[in-house]
Amino acid sequence: MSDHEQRGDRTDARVLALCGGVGGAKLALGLYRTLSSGRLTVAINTGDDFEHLGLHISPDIDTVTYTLAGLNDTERGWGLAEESWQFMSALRGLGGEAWFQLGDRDLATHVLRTMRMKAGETLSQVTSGFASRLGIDATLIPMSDGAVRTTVRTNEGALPFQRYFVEHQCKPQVRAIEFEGVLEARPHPKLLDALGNPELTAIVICPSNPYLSVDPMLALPGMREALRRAKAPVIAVSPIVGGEAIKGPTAKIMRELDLPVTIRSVADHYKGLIDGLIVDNVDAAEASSLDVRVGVTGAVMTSLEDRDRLARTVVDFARSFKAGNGG
Ligand code: FO1
Repeated sequence: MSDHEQRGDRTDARVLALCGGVGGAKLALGLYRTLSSGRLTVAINTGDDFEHLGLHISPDIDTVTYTLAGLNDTERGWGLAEESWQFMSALRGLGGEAWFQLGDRDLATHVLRTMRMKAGETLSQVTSGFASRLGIDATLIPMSDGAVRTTVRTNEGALPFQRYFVEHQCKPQVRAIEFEGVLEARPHPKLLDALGNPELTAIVICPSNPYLSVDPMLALPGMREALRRAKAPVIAVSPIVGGEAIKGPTAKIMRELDLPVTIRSVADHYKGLIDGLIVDNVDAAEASSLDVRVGVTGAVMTSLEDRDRLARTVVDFARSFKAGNGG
């Protein structure tokens, strides 16, 4: 039985989640398990995508897909469970580029995606095809079918995202982050439709890295306006808890960009876009001084129950806006 099938008490809320990779996918899973069938749309960052060994790799799309399908490796957070690495070892033996790990099972995803895109399918067609084959009854959409590539400007020069993140293990100091191609790209039409859906209960900005994973989406032409026009409350979940990042290089990047590692920085970053911010209990004192409505709860997701509970809290918080009784 998959993680999705274990729940009985679903809510009929309708949610659009904006999501990056590992951190965001945890909340996406909680939402998926909490909402009734077909009520979740996840728009996924594609700034991390790249061409590698002739293959089109979409790490955040795959992380969300594998996670919702119950196929992900929970230790690593990315890739498939019960993976083997024969391909990598053969590749290394031949002197191929081995800095980016592609598991044998995972490879099927990249090969098939690349073939289909070469044959004329869009990234979103491939993504929804995989999701339906894997039995996922949520709508998964790349933020755009246009190519957007995140480049990290560092003290060691400009690095394509995966070179920075994986090969250099986020060690170079970040000076600026750029999204190549973003001005020529457009938000996916289904993303715009979801944002404009009058029946939407909430737009949730998952606790993904605001600078690396959410900003590529916000940089798409028309995206900020569409978020501001949306009738549903926009709720961000803070990836910063107690002055540290829940996961990954968010805090390090904030320090390098001269930003205090606080929930206030997160609130400021999303200023004018969000109606509410969910923060962890340890940040309750600072929360009361922010000029955005704040929901205080346990925001660290260790267990499956944490994911469900946080998802339910986010939905209830969003509903309190419509009822006009929150804050
Ligand atoms: N992350 C790593 O730290 N090392 C890897 O070798 C690696 C390979 C990889 C392959 C497929 C995939 O879907 C994800 C992979 N990731 C790897 C994760 C990925 O780099 C990051 O999680 C995201 O791009 C950041 O959200």
